[in-house]
Amino acid sequence: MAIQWFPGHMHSTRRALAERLRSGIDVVIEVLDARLPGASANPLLAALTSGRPALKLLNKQDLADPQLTTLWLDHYNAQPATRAIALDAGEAAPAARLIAACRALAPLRGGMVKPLRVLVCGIPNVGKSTLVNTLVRRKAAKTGDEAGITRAEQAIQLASDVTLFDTPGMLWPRIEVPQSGLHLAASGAIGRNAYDENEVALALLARLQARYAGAVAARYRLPDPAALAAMPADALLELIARQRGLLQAGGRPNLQKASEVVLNDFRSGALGRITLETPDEHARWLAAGQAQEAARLATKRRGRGQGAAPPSDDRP
Ligand SMILES: Nc1nc2c(ncn2[C@@H]2O[C@H](COP(=O)(O)OP(=O)(O)OP(=O)(O)O)[C@@H](O)[C@H]2O)c(=O)[nH]1
Ligand SMILES: [Mg+2]
Repeated sequence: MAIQWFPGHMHSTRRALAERLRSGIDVVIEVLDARLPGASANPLLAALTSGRPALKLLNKQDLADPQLTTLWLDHYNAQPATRAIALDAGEAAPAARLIAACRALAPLRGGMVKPLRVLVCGIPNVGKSTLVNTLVRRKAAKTGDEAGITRAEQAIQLASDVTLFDTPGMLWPRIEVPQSGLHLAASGAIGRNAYDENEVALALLARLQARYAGAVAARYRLPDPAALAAMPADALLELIARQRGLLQAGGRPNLQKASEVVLNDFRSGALGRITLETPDEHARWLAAGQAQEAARLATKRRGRGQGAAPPSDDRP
């Protein structure tokens, strides 16, 4: 599936981020979605911020599977110069811990002469502005349950010697890992018009069948989780449509409506605490995606070598 979403304003976000980093940032907080930490890590941000003290924040942990969150924290904390924390952006006490972690990452900053400057960045809809609001204990930044709420950088004075920069969510031009594209779409990070809800719901169901068949059975009042896990995802979606009475004229199941129900239930937490990927799974998908991308580029180069018209480059 080719989920592509890099609207024009993301180019200006990238430029603005690069400029802000040049102006002096002491710590970069990358907000990740704890339900899809691998897919929600933006490679463009990694390139832009490399070499800076980094705090990976696994946000929305209240919606994620606690066991898998532990795996991801261990995975990130084992990486050099990286600290990882899981939290729920709406909770004040854990958010305050975050500032302590930032101060620890930049021990030479702070005080009126060298105020600490923290950049909060990440993909759309992951909870950056909610986190900033919790930290300042007021609604300083606009938030909302869709991608692209913050449109311009906003500087927020957290303490006399700490400035936070809330930034618009950014994706990257080519999502090379198809499974990551599906997870991003399922999470709500990608604008609704850029993907097919039925395709994304089927991919989500396949993940749920692999690890959370019991939760699916409970939510939709279906018997026998083992049988649910074994059936094709489209048969399961049809079952959910019938169980919910989502029928079209003639009694056919309304799969579009059922897809919306499943996606909304995942996003809101109604299906329970779910994480779509482990570090190992993500590493496997990433390696496969990179191999496929390398093959695509090799074909493109061969085409050029034979004098064919160069295909249009989709990178900015
Ligand atoms: N359950 C839960 N919901 C959260 C959490 N953090 C944020 N949200 C919700 O996620 C949605 C997006 O939050 P925002 O803070 O607007 O996200 P953002 O990253 O600033 O989004 P953009 O500005 O669009 O890039 C809102 O509906 C928030 O209420 C969290 O930790 N747990
Ligand atoms: Mg925002």
